[in-house]
Amino acid sequence: MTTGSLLAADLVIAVLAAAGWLGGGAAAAARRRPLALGLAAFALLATLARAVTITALARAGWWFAAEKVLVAAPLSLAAVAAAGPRLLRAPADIRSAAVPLLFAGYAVSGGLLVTVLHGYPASAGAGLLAVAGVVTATVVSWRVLGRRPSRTVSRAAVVVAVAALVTGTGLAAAPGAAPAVPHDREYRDARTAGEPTRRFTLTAGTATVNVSGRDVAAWAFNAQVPGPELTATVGDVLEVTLRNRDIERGVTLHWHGYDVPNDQDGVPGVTQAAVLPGQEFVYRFRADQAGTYWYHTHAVSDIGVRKGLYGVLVVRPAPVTGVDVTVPVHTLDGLPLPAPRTEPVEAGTPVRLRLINTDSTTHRYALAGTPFRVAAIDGSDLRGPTSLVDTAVLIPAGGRYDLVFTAPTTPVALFVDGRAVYSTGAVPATPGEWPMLDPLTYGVGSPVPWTRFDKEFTLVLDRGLDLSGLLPRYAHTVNGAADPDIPPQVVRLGDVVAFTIVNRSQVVHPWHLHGHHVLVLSRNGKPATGSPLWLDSFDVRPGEVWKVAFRADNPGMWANHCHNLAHADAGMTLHLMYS
Ligand SMILES: [Cu+2]
Repeated sequence: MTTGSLLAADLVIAVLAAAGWLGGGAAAAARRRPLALGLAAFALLATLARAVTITALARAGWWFAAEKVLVAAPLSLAAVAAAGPRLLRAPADIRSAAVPLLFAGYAVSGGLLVTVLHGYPASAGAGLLAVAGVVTATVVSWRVLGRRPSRTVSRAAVVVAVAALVTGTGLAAAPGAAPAVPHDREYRDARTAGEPTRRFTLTAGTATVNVSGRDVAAWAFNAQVPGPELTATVGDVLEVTLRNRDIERGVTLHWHGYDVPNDQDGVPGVTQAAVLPGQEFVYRFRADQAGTYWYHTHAVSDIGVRKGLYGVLVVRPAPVTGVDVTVPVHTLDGLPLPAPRTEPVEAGTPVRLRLINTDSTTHRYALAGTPFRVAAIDGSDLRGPTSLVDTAVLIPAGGRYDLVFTAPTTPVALFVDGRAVYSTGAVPATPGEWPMLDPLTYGVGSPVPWTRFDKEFTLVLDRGLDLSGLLPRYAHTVNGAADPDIPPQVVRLGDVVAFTIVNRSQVVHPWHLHGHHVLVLSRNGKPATGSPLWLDSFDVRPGEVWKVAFRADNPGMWANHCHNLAHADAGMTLHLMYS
């Protein structure tokens, strides 16, 4: 069983246990003896079963189990101790078992709420709040059911509640407020002397675009979705003028995967101000990394990218030989892009398909009709990629894979989530359940270039109640905090930095660090053995633990966030900062 399914199973069992105890308590109060005994017996089994799931999670990593061991387990034990003996004695007046059963229900629910609303790291405040809630609910039930709790119980309840209120404010407080993001910056002139300059102008505006015969209200660069494809040859200087015609909430250009100087990175409020209607901003940087990239707005990025403010950036090492096709995949107003296209390719021609996932969720790609190699991921060439056949690839949000093959005499087709998007002739049968490529074991390995790390950070991804803003929200959190309260990771120029990224939530988080490519060291403790993987976007699935590293060689203030942009907007954004 994977850690991800263990997390889900533990959650389901906890919900069943809580429901069983509460239902049993209610049935007992209503003198429904068989129902009460049945539900309580079921709840007892479920509560005991959590000993297995919590132990297994603790073995997978303390991050997955901390609050369960420290809060849910003691509360569950209290539940079993209070309700178990009553249950075994099966009293004739079942109503006398109502309060112990309800107490067990509150105790298990308390532990569950700490997991769902607070998560990692466990805190004394959260634990005490849960205990106070359990005690209060039990005392209230006692009174409602017509018995007076003893003085000792009432006093204990008051003491616990006060202690919880005093320490429980730790729930709301951020673990160390983040310093304000500096808006002033050092201007670095792009080294433009003498190099050929490729100039483009992108005008952002609302537009109606036609997708599969339907008119869609979009936000677009130069009235097209995707925006114009920007191409350059290594060594060129790219000069892109961004104008905003009428996007009220502002636009910027972020060069996804391109390690530009910090002031060209296009993150509003961090590296520049958003470009408002009527304004313009000129981006200039040297194209010194070959590969497949993309650009998109980083202002209200969740909405902006979804509505169409994105395009392709390809930097080639030399003029194109053979067929070189970009396939930027996107979902615009529920409609899949790009439209399918078919173009015959002469047998023997080298073909490169540049697959780009511009959505916020993972897509599955399958190339049918030919053996192929994955030549590059996220713009970096792989070492010793072997030939693959009938193998699918999963590309995370923001990620890019370059597939290469030599055109055979028979047709070839590329499918995205089962839909043909590109083909060289009559489409072969839709691929079935092909095995998935694991990039961590693909290609030829080489030793990690570092033996020690100057800085190590752990990011635990979760969900939790965020009370630090104007309105409470159920945020996507990092180490228990949400943007803007997540402390930045501070590094020095030249540091070798390691990140451990732990996903203890129920959803995939495609991680994206700006300004740097990270080398994948391991996943779930297993070292990567394939070609060195220098990524800028990688899926951390529920229950997974990724360790990655990079050299801090690009000074500035860099966004480090989930590229499911709705998650990023809902708190899952922090910053890497150079001291
Ligand atoms: Cu996410």
